Amino acid sequence: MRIKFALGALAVLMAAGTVQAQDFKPRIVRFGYGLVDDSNQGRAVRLFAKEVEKATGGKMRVRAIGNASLGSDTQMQQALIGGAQEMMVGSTATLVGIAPQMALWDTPFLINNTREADALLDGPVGDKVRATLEPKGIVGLVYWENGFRNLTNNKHPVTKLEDMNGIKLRVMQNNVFLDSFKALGANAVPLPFSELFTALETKAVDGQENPFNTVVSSKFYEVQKYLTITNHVYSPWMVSVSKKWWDGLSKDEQKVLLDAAKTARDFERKDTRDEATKALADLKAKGMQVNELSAAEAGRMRDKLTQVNATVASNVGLDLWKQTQDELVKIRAAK
Ligand code: KDG
Repeated sequence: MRIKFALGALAVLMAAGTVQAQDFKPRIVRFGYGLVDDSNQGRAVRLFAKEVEKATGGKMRVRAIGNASLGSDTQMQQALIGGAQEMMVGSTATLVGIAPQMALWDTPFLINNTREADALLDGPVGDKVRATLEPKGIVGLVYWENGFRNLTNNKHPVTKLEDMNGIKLRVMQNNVFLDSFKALGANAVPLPFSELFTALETKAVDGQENPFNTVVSSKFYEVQKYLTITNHVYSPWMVSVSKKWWDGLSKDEQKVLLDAAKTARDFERKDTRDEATKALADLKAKGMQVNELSAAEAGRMRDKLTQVNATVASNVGLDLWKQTQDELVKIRAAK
């Protein structure tokens, strides 16, 4: 009864213009990401923000905060777990320390194309891996696309396996990437993304590996001469929410965030793929010397990396590994 009276009184006050609607403080959502604002990652976060504000009539306001201004992927993950930050998007590879099954997505040559990627990530295997985050304090909403990773360096073109020897290669802070590039003969150096450009510029490292989109948006072409097309792994991003904050939201608010993340996912995947088709020509025009690894050399690379696959299988669990292989057979048969 008292609530009804209070609401009635509030309606009268608002009608009288005494209490303005905008006096209600909107929920602010700090959404951090590591790439520059003018990147596929930044454009998708801003679309997400628009979708949330539209769906809530401004009651939820998303602040898109790029350039790793809120910290590296691993620092933002800890901020989500502690409840000091509401949302982020970042590499699944940097989540392995929190949820070991995320290493599945680091498996070299696991996924052959974007059709397989979407079907696997948005299907039962992707859901199962995503769900392993929640007990650790992070709610994984959806996967966005980082893309197929390729190699850049400043020493020489990589046309055969032996050319990897001695290249000081920055990798993400993740054991599968470390093991993979050590197996290929490189001197693998784990670094946060936020330190990568400077490490390349100061020649602290000779090379790195990322999708074409990132080589363009982060201007790595300014400090890298050679680009070798390897497509050695398909890299997803995870859109994550602090569970501490998520649990305090209504079911309607949670649905708004999930729906907006899915809308932004579908936009981001198309935006990333469109940008990637243009990026290669763009990088050649900017002076990068581009070569594609031959099928034979890519085969030699795969053979070298089979041991890494065995390690991933035991780390993520043989049941999940087998389910993934079975799911890929189904996806490939359903052409
Ligand atoms: O915050 C940067 C992350 O989004 C990361 O995925 C970028 O692929 C990346 C890398 O190489 O660190």
